[in-house]
Amino acid sequence: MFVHDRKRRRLAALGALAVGIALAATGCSGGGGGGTGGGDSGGGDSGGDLSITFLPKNLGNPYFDTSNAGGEEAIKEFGGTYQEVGPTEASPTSQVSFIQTAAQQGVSALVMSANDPEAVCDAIDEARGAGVKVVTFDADTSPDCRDLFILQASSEGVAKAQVDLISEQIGDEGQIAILSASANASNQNAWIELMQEELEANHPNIELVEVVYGDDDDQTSFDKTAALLQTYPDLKGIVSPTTVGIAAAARYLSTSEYKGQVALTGLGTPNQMREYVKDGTVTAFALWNPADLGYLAAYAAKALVDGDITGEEGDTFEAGKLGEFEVGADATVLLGDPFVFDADNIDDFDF
Ligand code: RAM
Repeated sequence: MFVHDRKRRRLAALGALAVGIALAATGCSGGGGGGTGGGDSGGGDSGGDLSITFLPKNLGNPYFDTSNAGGEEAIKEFGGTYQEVGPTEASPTSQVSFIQTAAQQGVSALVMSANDPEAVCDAIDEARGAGVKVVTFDADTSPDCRDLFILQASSEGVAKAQVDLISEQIGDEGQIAILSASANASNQNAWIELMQEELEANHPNIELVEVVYGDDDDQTSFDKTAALLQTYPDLKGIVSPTTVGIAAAARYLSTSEYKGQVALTGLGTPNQMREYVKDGTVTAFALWNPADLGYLAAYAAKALVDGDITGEEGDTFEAGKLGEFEVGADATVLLGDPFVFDADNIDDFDF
């Protein structure tokens, strides 16, 4: 029943972004500020001593700068301590030491986007054993390893939005390739699987020739784009379900002979993609509001720490300006729907 309300709220929130989000400086505040709350990190009312650490897939990715700024905004609202730590590389085990440190510091909660659904689970087990609530957002671990997952948009919706976009852009036929993030990322892998199903079911004339991985690294993604175009001279389009990948691919295409010839879509941030929409490299792409995602994850972490929710299906909690949310199956909370950006609306957004 409040699903529709939430949809409306989400679009309103996306619109509100037009006013502009102040992007937090990505300062990696390794220790210092965060390590409070040792004594009562085992749960119960946080009593104003709530410390929440955000751990992105990697630092230096504008998507996570925005999502984590949303988390920081929420934490300021409810009066806790925010810190962000993270690896420079989005590799399967690069987050382990940060999880261990958060556990040693006795933070109240850890909010993370996982590079690998399994490789971080031992460290998360230890952190949870030490009383840290663990919320995944954006990219999940296996469900039994964390307390709660905040899902940005239904995976089916994200996959279909991208298939619809590429099929429109190439006239529903011809070869396409996917430029993904890291090979173990659970979010990209779920979308790719569903995109393949959607292509097979409804787009028989589109041939997916290859999935390549840019590891959410700008240069690697740029090089993989060049290699794809060389390997497949008949390539009609590229789908990049990662903000790092699509921006790097757009940069490559924009100065190449393929500009306007090979379509590019996927998931991007408006600020990274604006120039490529304006110069005709890209027609349209999708995303959700990463700031809302981080904001919701922070409120969910607080609700867990305060004992307001346990992650049980049907649990509800308040998430500040976003309103009330309900925990669904597999201890998952859904933010909303994906949103398509194009030349007509891109200037309404600033993130
Ligand atoms: C990149 C990351 C992130 C993903 C977005 C779309 O920033 O891979 O996990 O959700 O793209």
